[in-house]
Amino acid sequence: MTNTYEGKSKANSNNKFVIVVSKFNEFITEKLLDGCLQTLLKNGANEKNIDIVKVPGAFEIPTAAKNLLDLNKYNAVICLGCVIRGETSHYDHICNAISTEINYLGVLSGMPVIFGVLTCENLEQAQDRSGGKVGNKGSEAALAAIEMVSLLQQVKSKTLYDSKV
Ligand code: INI
Repeated sequence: MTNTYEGKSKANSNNKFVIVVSKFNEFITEKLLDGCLQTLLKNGANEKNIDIVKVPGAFEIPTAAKNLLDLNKYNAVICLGCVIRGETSHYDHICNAISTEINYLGVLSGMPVIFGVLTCENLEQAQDRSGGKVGNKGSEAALAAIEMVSLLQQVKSKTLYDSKV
């Protein structure tokens, strides 16, 4: 018989979340932060167990996330930001660097490090994804964090080990 493991969509109130949010394009990232916070709270997280860390731009997110992971205090790190293409290749450098680094942080730490950074061609795309017609990427990031925390708790638990021996 197979065993299937899937994270729950409700957080335990003792789960600890930290949101790293960049201030560049703040009129967008504040909406991502709001969507993320509301979704965490609506789904069982306790306000006292949510920290928010603000960094200047998206490029600074991975460094802050690394330091927060090293504290061994959080069940998940949620990264929020907004990069919008300009006239130069700056956009590509930022997007390539942070997507790779955020991915590595999660893989190497074994912790949920959630990628809630908008990478958009223009302002309209960013507005659409920060509470507009395509939803709110911050809210989606919160749901992914909750589900991964729950999944990893199951996967790491004795119950899983016992069921396989
Ligand atoms: N930072 C962003 O978060 N979004 C952007 O669109 C952006 N653009 O376009 O330049 C941006 N630049 C700043 C960057 O993230 C760093 O803060 C800066 O390079 C200092 O390291």
